[in-house]
Amino acid sequence: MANTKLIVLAFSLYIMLLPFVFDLANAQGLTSGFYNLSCPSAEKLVKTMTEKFVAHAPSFAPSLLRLHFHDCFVRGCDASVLVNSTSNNTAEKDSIPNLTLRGFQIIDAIKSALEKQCPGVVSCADIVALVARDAVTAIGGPTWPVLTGRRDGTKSLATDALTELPAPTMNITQLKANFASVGLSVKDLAVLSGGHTIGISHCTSFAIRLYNFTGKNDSDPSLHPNYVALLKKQCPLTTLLTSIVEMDPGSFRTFDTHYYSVVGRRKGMFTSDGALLTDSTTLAYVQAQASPQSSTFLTDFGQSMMNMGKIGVLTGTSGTIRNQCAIIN
Ligand code: HEM
Ligand SMILES: *[C@@H]1O[C@H](CO)[C@@H](O)[C@H](O)[C@H]1NC(C)=O
Ligand SMILES: *[C@@H]1O[C@H](CO)[C@@H](O)[C@H](O)[C@H]1NC(C)=O
Ligand SMILES: *[C@@H]1O[C@H](CO)[C@@H](O)[C@H](O)[C@H]1NC(C)=O
Ligand SMILES: *[C@@H]1O[C@H](CO)[C@@H](O)[C@H](O)[C@H]1NC(C)=O
Ligand SMILES: *[C@@H]1O[C@H](CO)[C@@H](O)[C@H](O)[C@H]1NC(C)=O
Ligand SMILES: *[C@@H]1O[C@H](CO)[C@@H](O)[C@H](O)[C@H]1NC(C)=O
Ligand SMILES: CC(=O)N[C@H]1CO[C@H](CO)[C@@H](O)[C@@H]1O
Repeated sequence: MANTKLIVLAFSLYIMLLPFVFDLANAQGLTSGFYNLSCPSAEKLVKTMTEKFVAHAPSFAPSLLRLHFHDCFVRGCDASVLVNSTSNNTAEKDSIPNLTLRGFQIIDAIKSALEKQCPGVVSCADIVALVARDAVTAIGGPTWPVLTGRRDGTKSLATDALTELPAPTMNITQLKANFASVGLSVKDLAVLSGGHTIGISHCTSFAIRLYNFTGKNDSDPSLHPNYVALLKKQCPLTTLLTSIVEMDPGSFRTFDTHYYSVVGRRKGMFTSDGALLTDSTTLAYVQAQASPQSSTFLTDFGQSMMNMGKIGVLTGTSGTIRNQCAIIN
């Protein structure tokens, strides 16, 4: 009896640790300039096309950054986020957190240009990683080296997105556990949350904080009352489902440290943003970004993006190179 329990326990541990062991083995496979010989113009082409798209429609820059985040947190950075559902599979794209992802057509256009130059060589997962960096740089944000050599996954399941992505309602304990589960640190959590220095949110993503927070027609007491009032004005109940608001109000197009001063004043949009004030490490990070002298955000962001870009990557002979990012070969 005891033996059976032990075996069950050992087996569960094995299953739990398996993805982790797998990640560590594969993360080593990324290199700088993976396409130097096989597709020398790849990185330049991605950069030029991204710059063109972003110049034409700057609001896509945040969306392209977020696409890489959603890709990496679900099954690793394997482009599973780009796959279309089929008659027998509901893909990540069609799960609740996806609803607001944008920019797929930009990735698809870049992939098809690359296929013309070097058929079957450049992975969709690398394109997503390069585009996220190039889009941030194109709007005046920082730059960082993107290692390449990722390969594309062969699975995309809507249910994975629900269980693996952090939710905006999460508290600090849940966020730290979520980041730890993909090998990211508490510092990475504080730094990458700064991605919310650009972009927009749908009111539905935080409406719970404004209305009926505890079911008593109340709002979240941890949110600054002035900000509650402003957000209620921007998110009236009559148009709750369709309204959108700027994140990092007043600075949502600029990649800067403004997010941290907003969060420091209890005006973080999501519970997850405000949660950074409830842990000593993340609080210290938020406070340090408030002054230009002690701010390290712009360089930290590149380092944490490199950490994120290694999550669960497939390299070598694992995975495939898709012909079209939306379709598993
Ligand atoms: C810490 C956990 C995180 C949570 C809970 C979270 C949650 C969200 C939510 C709910 C939205 C709004 C979606 C909408 O309603 O339209 C959003 C937007 C966004 N997130 Fe996050 N996020 C997190 C981390 C990140 C990270 C790590 C990045 C990138 C480094 C990121 C980048 C963005 C960007 C750029 C947008 C704006 C998208 C746009 O304008 O299209 N987020 N996030
Ligand atoms: C590709 O070229 C760059 C620049 O010369 C170099 O730093 C990098 O190591 C090269 N990578 C490979 C895999 O050849
Ligand atoms: C799912 O459908 C595709 C065609 O859309 C087919 O090629 C594939 O074999 C099917 N997979 C399963 C598991 O039924
Ligand atoms: C965070 O949320 C979980 C699940 O609701 C709860 O068990 C835990 O006590 C919360 N932790 C904090 C620090 O609020
Ligand atoms: C708040 O909750 C109460 C009780 O569940 C419900 O009757 C009311 O319609 C809710 N108000 C809003 C604005 O959702
Ligand atoms: C709920 O609060 C709003 C103001 O935010 C008020 O207009 C409304 O009458 C309140 N409803 C109830 C049932 O208390
Ligand atoms: C994937 O789905 C999108 C949205 O439904 C569609 O526009 C696109 O053409 C599809 N891609 C492929 C390769 O079928
Ligand atoms: C961008 C995208 O693919 N959005 C899809 C998210 O999922 C819903 C269904 O839950 C689809 O209707 C959207 O098209």
